[in-house]
Amino acid sequence: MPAPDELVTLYSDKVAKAGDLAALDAVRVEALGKQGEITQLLKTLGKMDPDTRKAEGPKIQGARMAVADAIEARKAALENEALEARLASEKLDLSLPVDETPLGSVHPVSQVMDELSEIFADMGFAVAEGPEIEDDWHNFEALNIPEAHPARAMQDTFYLATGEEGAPPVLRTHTSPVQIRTMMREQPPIRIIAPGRVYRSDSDATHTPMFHQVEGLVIDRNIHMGHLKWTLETFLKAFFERDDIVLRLRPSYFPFTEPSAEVDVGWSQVKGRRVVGGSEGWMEVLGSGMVHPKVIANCGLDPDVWQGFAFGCGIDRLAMLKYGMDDLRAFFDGDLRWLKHYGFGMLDTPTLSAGVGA
Ligand code: 2NM
Repeated sequence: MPAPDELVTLYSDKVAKAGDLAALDAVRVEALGKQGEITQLLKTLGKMDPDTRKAEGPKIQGARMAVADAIEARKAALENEALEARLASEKLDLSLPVDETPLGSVHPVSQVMDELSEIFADMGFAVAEGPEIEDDWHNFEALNIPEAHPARAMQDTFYLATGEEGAPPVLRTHTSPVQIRTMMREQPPIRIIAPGRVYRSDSDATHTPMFHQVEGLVIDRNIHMGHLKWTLETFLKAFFERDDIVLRLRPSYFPFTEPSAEVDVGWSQVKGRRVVGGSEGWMEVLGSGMVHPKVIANCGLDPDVWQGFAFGCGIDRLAMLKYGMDDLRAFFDGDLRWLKHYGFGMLDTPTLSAGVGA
């Protein structure tokens, strides 16, 4: 049997030479495992006479502890080395330039639709949607638009070819058919806005064959034009974020409302630009009126019980007035420079400084 101090020298050397954790563990087994050399030496203590044991015991225990300590120290060093190596190989160079991911933006029409939904939600209106391909009845007939009405003329409406008999389907010319469908489906009270795409065969600086409209409808008992005026005034004040919004209702005509009113809003001059608010002049922004009793009856409701008002306006035009674009056609060109300039961040989508009644 080798002496304890010889074993300490031997294993200290082996420990120092162990290049990784597996090699170190093999050394541990060789020295301190069940059959390990130092373990075997410890077992000899039992067979010694008391005096020898008293002399040899501390030496053997000392050797065991010295080797165990050396293994622990080497283990910590090897683990630290492995960690350092990993840290070095996995290091991120945060100063490297990154490929720029092009970010999209929210189109002003979407932004305005979100703003409208938010404003009217505060007044108890739901958002309603419907198909963009409509039948003649929902787009015209139910709305009291007679066969000979100019809105039906070939130059205004896009008709779809079916090869079948009867009135062909159309691309909706307004979102009013959404109101018709809602009245047919639901019992009053009804409070909805219907934003969406509409189509008319028209194209110049201020008209595109596809544009966006929002229409509103309220049906209940005892609804009158006072409710209409308050609703539009409250909406325009919230939308343009100004308190000095002045409305002027001018008598007009629509087949689906009686009486009908064109709504003008006062404008004023700011840095050479006309902005909504004040009263230096008037501009037309909305059409409106009390829903014609024939329209209410066409939807299966009793016009002696239910009355209501409706209104409509162009979303694109609202966007131009609020955000200052001057060419409608650029809205639909898909030019990234325009979208970057006029678009909105997607996290600040409805961005009104104050809600209705705030
Ligand atoms: C407008 C102007 C006036 C309108 C009427 C209806 C319906 F379906 F209830 F009869 N929806 N929208 C309406 C009324 C639309 O847009 C200029």
